[in-house]
Amino acid sequence: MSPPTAPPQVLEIISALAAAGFPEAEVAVAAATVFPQLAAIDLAVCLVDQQSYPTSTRAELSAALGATSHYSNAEIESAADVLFPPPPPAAGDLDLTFGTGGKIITDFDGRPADARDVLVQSDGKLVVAGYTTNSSSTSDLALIRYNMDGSLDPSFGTGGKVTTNFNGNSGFGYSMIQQSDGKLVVASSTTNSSSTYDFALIRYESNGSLDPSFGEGGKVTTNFNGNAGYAYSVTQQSDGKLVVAGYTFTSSSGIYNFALSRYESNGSLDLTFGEGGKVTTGFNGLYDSGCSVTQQRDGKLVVAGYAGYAINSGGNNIDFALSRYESNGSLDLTFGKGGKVTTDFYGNADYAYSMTEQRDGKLVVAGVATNFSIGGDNFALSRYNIDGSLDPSFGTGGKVTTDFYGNADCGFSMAQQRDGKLVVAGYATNSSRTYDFGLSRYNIDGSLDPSFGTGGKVTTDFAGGDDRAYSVAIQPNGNIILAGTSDGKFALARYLGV
Ligand SMILES: [Ca+2]
Ligand SMILES: [Ca+2]
Ligand SMILES: [Ca+2]
Repeated sequence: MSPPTAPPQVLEIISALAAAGFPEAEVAVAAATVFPQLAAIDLAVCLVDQQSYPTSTRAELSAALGATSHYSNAEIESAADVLFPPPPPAAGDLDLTFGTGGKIITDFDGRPADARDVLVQSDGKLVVAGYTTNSSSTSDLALIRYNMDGSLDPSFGTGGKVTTNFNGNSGFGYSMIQQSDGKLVVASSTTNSSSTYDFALIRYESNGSLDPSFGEGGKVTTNFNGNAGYAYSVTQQSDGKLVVAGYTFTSSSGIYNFALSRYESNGSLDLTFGEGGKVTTGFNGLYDSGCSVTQQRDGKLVVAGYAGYAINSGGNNIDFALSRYESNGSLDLTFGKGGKVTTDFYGNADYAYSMTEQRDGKLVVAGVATNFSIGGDNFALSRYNIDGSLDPSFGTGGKVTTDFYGNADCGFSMAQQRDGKLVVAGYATNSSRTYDFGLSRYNIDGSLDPSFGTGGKVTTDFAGGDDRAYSVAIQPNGNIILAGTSDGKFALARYLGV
């Protein structure tokens, strides 16, 4: 709408006071006192119209009008909107329709909690999985479901929250999928009677109750021949089977290896996969862990994670690592060397935590790479051709790294937008040396997307403390959800995607 014409008497008062050098707020108070019936927008027009006395910004105008006490905040805002329209929403802005200013914090009765994964259900609701400390000081798996506007969904668990105890042992929620039938599956690990870890899977009905048709009362645990097994990722195959990936640790040798297990839909191990439903893969090193598993469109399974230094090398050159498998669990010999690929960035420790398959079949992996020259720990991505070779059309020789403020940054999760752009979420260390949510967006060639945030990057602080995003999901409307942990509570933020 066009601004109203300023009443001439008000213009005269403002001109006289402005010429006499009175501060802007006092000019506004005088005008509003003499003409109390004057609408906020009229006074705003008068102030802005006086070239001898330019109110040049939205903030100055709001301050001047606010000083009069004649106008409500809503009136001041609407006047400011007319004269100084707010910038149009831009990609990377917090979505102000979500929670409070785009952010949500949820706790579990004040007990420490960590959120590790978020998904958008087929009905648009958001589910976050993680874990929380219980009254026995062990960890329970923890889930929260939110409505699309970020309010807690009372139809899930108790007031939107579910916690699951593992028969008195600690359990953790790291990765979650929604099955095609709507049920939720969470991959986890739980301590066993030998005080090591077993893979654990838990399935929930859509209302948050444990699914009795899965394993024992909704729970499945898998022991890796007496060795510790720690699960980080779960996916559902196109045939409905569930695949879990993580690592095994053999205490006698001190060796960590990639580990996978596959399950029938009732939770029993799929005996057609590997040995008795289980597969382990080593990379000639001590310290290998699978962190993300996905099924390619061609049915093959790929695991991304990291592979560590050689035995007795004493080094720290950990690399991104991928392994690909045929559907029976044997290594796919058409991929890399004997089914395995490793990628080094700067000769230091590099950890891959997330992976996505592009529509063209290329694999993109994201995590963190340490560069002692520039920026310390930085977001890192690499892209691979179908045979596992690095894709030179992505970044520099197939690799991309992103620093935020010159400090430690870590990318934990990646998602691909419908337009093919990639978003990576994690944390960025700010100038106060605390963590904020960090989010970056990349064009298809790996360059930062300048239309997103500031030069392709966004950071979000919650309450001045440490905030880490562990998971990113994209809503059907393109908006971007980050979930993680803020000072021991579940934290979510939503950003405009377009
Ligand atoms: Ca390395
Ligand atoms: Ca950095
Ligand atoms: Ca922070």
